[in-house]
Amino acid sequence: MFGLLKSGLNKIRRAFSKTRSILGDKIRAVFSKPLDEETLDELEQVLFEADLGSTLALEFVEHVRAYARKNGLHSDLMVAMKNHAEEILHKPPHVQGNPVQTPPKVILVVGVNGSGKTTSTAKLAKLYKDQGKRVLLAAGDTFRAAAIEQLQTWSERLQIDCIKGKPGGDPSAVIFDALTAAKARGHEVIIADTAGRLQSKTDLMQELSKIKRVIEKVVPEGPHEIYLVLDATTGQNAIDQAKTFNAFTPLTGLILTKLDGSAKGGIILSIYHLMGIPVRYIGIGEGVYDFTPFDPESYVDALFS
Ligand SMILES: Nc1nc2c(ncn2[C@@H]2O[C@H](COP(=O)(O)OP(=O)(O)O)[C@@H](O)[C@H]2O)c(=O)[nH]1
Ligand SMILES: [Mg+2]
Repeated sequence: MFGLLKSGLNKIRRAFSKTRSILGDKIRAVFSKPLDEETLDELEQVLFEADLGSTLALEFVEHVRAYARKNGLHSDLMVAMKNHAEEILHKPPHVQGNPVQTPPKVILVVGVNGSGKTTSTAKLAKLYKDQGKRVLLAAGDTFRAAAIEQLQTWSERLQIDCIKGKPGGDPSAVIFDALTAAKARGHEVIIADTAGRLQSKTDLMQELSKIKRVIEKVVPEGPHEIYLVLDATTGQNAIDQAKTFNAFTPLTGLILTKLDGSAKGGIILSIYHLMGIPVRYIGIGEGVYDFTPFDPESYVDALFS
């Protein structure tokens, strides 16, 4: 148990190692100079580049300024950074998933093309399977035949059932079939992949609202979770994505992928600060085990230690 926990923490540490080394080193370099307006400007720039966004970057600067005033110019200013990050992440989320009254639990996975939806759907299914749950995948990306095959391949590899429809078919129908099948066969968790959509395409966004309505017809309290998959390397554009998706299908959480290739882990703080939507899982590679629940404490530690 302890070993598992430890390996989870190590994973997060590794996931953020790029952000940590770049951001941490840069901040340390700034703090090694005498603290004055120029160094504070530099700090703001460093934070902005790590994708904290301008508002939040400034907020951190003000926090550091106040901390130095109170504790002295030579106090450990990294502590000030850490404290403020914790303060942000400790605020209760603005959204949460619906509790499951009667299984199945329905999880809808949404996002733009290439963000990592299908991969994350499979990885999440594997996490639930490893917890002993009976999981069913729904191949709701009917847009491309390749997308259906991709999920099918994962389902065979992971030995998790998958419901699929015809390429070009109605995704709501596939998800409807999956829900009916799950009820009949006693699956406890359904995870539905969906087609990638640009947040600017209103008709595709409306299709998501339709999927949600269809789910509600079969499982009234569903979908219990709607996760938006965000590619960590897209930077501040992730915020636009979160805002638009949230307008069409109220999100309950985020999955942040490709942190293994990104120095931009600051986006987590930025989105939480702006929207109160928590990151639930992080993707740190292409393999099925390169996926872990997000833990704010380890994240802050990784970033500012
Ligand atoms: N390095 C890395 N690659 C990832 C991660 N998640 C997904 N990918 C890759 O990103 C590409 C797109 O993923 P896919 O799941 O097909 O995206 P979708 O279009 O949103 O369904 C694939 O090559 C995945 O292997 C991750 O956490 N890290
Ligand atoms: Mg896909």
